[in-house]
Amino acid sequence: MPPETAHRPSPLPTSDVDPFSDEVLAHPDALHQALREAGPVVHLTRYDVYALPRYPQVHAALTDWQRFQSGAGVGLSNFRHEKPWRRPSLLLEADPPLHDAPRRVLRELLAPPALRRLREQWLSTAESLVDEVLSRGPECDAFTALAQAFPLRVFPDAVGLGPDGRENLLPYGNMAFNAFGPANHLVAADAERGPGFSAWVDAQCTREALSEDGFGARIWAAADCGELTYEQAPLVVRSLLTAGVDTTVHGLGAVLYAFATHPEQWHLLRARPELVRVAFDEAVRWQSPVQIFFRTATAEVTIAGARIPEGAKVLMFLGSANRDPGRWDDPDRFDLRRDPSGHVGFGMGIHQCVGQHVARLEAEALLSVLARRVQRIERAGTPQRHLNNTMRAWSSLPVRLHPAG
Ligand code: PQP
Repeated sequence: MPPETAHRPSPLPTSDVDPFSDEVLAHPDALHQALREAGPVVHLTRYDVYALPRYPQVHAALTDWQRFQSGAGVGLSNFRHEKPWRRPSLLLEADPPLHDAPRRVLRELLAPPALRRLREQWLSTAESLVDEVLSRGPECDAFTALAQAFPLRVFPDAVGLGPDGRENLLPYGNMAFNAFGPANHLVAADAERGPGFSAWVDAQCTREALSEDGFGARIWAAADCGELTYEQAPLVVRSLLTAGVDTTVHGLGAVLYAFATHPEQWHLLRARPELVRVAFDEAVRWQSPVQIFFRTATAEVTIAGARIPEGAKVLMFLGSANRDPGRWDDPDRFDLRRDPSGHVGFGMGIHQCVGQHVARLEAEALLSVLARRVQRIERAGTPQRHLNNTMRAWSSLPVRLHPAG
């Protein structure tokens, strides 16, 4: 190759598609494929953002926090120019060194050894829930009756929330995840109710609002030890409340949908229940409940030959990377026999999901009970998507559960 062409940046593919349109949010696969085929970096002209649809570049951006910062927001909005809708998160929307102390506190709090005391309790809660659901007859909505109900039974108690107002949790999370996208009709839908959700959530973050034995109290105790400031403590509690419910609800929705549509995989799980954890990871890869996150370029960056200007927003398509045929064999298949590790459904690098052990424990509890008690999960109607700017979500998964034995 002559030297003058060797260094010439390749022309950047562009697209005027709206990845946040109702059609794409409901059925993102075709867009993901088209963007992966268009190139490793695609300029989305409608929002002036640089999209990464393939695995290697998504992985590279996630693991290069110096050049792809989170502190200017991990949604479309650029905090350098736009005022955030709420005080930025100390975890998600922060870079080192500010990010490190809150991260360390949550890492300890949510690490597997710290969760051990919850395991028995969450398994017995899963037993009771599955009992109740089966006692009402074979048909149920697996989304509302299981995927939504289970996290709501275990997580708010684990945080130490009081009994009142818990119905605000899901709508608040839904609003926060919409806020990572553009100000479309999904964001407008919460304009009236939003401030009420926010006020309730903020009020739950005070020390007085939290029980003495939950995650919340332990965040405040970390402030007593000097690991956080007293200013930071309520915002770290807010992170738990923002991140901890909708994500696991839609993660469980993804795995239940996967099994309802893949009866042979349910059969395999029942024969080999030790696969529950692989099953959840594979469902997170296959559905990617959190579909996207953004970064902001801190310098001009050349990635796969494409120039991204300093200050530009970079859209990482986690769901597309998780189905990149360059990385995964037969990526559209949900298959417990593959090794899904390395998927970016929980991110990668310094921001990789700090709550993933909580999510995995919830999934393990619910799935292991279901695998024992339910012989077959049969679809019993058309599943309904719930549209959200960030999450691949359900509102309804009608099924018939065939009890075992
Ligand atoms: C996917 C932190 C994490 C978790 C926050 C916050 C919000 C959302 C998430 C996204 N998140 N899994 O407010 O700190």
